[in-house]
Amino acid sequence: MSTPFEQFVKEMQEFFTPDKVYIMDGSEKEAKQLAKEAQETESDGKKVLKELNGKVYPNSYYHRSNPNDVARTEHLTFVCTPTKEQAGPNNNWLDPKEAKEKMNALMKGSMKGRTMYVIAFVMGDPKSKYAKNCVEVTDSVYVALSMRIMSRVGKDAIARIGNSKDFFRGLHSIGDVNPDRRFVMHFPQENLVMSFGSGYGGNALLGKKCYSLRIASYLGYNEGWLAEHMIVIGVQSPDGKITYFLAAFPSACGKTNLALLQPVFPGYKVWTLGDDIAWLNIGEDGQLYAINPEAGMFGVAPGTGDKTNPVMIDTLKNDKFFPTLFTNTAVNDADNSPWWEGLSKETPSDLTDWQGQKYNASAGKPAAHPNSRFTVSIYNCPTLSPEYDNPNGVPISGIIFGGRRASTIPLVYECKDWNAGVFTASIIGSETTAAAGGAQGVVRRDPMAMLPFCGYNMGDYFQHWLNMGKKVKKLPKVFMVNWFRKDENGKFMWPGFRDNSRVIKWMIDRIEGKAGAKESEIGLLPEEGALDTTGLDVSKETMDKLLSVNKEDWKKEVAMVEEFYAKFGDKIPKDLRTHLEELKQAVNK
Ligand code: SAT
Ligand code: MN
Repeated sequence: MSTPFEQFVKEMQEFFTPDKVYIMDGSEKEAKQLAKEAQETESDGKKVLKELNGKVYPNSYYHRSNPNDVARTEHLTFVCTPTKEQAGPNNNWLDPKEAKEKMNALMKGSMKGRTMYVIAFVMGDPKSKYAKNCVEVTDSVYVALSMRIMSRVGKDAIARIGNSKDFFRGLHSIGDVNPDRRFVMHFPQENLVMSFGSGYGGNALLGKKCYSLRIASYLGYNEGWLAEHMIVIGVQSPDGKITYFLAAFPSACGKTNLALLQPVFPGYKVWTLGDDIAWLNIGEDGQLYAINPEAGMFGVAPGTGDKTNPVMIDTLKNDKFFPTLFTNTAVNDADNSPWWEGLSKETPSDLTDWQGQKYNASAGKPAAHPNSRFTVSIYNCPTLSPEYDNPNGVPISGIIFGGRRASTIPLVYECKDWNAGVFTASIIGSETTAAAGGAQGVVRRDPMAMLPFCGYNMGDYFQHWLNMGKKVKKLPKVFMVNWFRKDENGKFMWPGFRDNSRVIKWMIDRIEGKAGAKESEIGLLPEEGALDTTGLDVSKETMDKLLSVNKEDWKKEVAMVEEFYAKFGDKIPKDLRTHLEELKQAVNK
């Protein structure tokens, strides 16, 4: 008798008709073999991987994707629930039967002439009761290697699946990388994703946004937990105490930098647990606990340098885990190492750009794609928390929400209570970035930074957040931040990066009941002098502006939120409507 896993592999082989089937064991030896294979394999008109200079960045390989395939494609991403209402206005919807027919037509036989890689993986530590079993099949060796970095792949996963039928199924085929024949289809009720025509990040590494957010958020809704687009950090203060935080920002708004932060104050230290996704469960003691289901980081390269994120540079230079991948960065031809804007002050004279052309700086275009990425094991991170592998996760004391906003949103404020926090998170707006295809810099609502990742109706999701608040015993404090506020001349007023630790310090002091706050129309702002600005080169006037509430701006904000809420009709929980009404009154007073 074959196991459900073996049956699935057989079915997939019959469906995709690859020339070869390879089941990954997850070993380093295998990864080295696959990296070798990838350097010999042609896909989309070029070799899949190129070896980079291992002396500069150990175990590093370079991948260039098709220029039409450099980010998630939200307009080609669908949630296929039995009814359109279940998917909600936050998702593109297709009837599951219709979606399958469409995908079957594209995918049947699409691995002919290729190898089908079978990736059994666990999201979360295999010892954790919160971890989930998954299998992805793919014809991309780049995806296979990336998944080895991003999750726990191989023998242990196959053993954990055992005789169970209960595992996520991810079907991925790169096809001809044609945006007209590209779709990412989610079937939450069947624990299934079908993805065709893209080899990039969140479209292709199905354990990431597809499973660990869209499908998992739906599981969490049914099972009483939350799958969130959040980093997890522990912040140690001089007395040795560690306070655990979650932070949610839209893609490419600095989550990875915050996850690896070096605080400016002596005696403070950030312990890294996760840089993108957190699963939140209520522990036996009634507190909210977080695990990071991932095992690696798929971070934005541009802007990462010794000044902005030295810990990440150390992570990339660590030789612990094989391999580290660089995708769509530039290459410095002088020493065959990856390069991107912000890595060094000077642009090297001899660069090949992300499209494989000799770089000409005078053309005014960046050498690395703005959404170019590194893929690196979290075990390479020197600030990895000793609690990272704790199967129970870590107890959360604070949740930080944020967005990228030139105006309106103060540097930081605290929400009065859990429900006010849920309301505040539900109205987050953020300027769009290069992490998704489409226009950049446009403000759109991005509740909980989950708009592109919530696998069901966001009205139901908001209610689920409110319900969780009733069940958690010691509720975390909820904060809202904005590192990106600009002055009249369009200049950032806050230095960001390491100085963000000043804001975190205020939060810790609030959690401990040690720092003051003053009421405002939108929540609690730091009291005069409560935010430690020692040694900071920002004038008092600018600080005041950073922490100000402009009622005229907020009137416009309220109008935008009303428009957004209207899309969800009566799915918006009553409590959130009341909060919006109160906010409207306060800013119109
Ligand atoms: O491409 S990913 O979805 O994995 C990265 C991101 O947008 O956060
Ligand atoms: Mn992300």
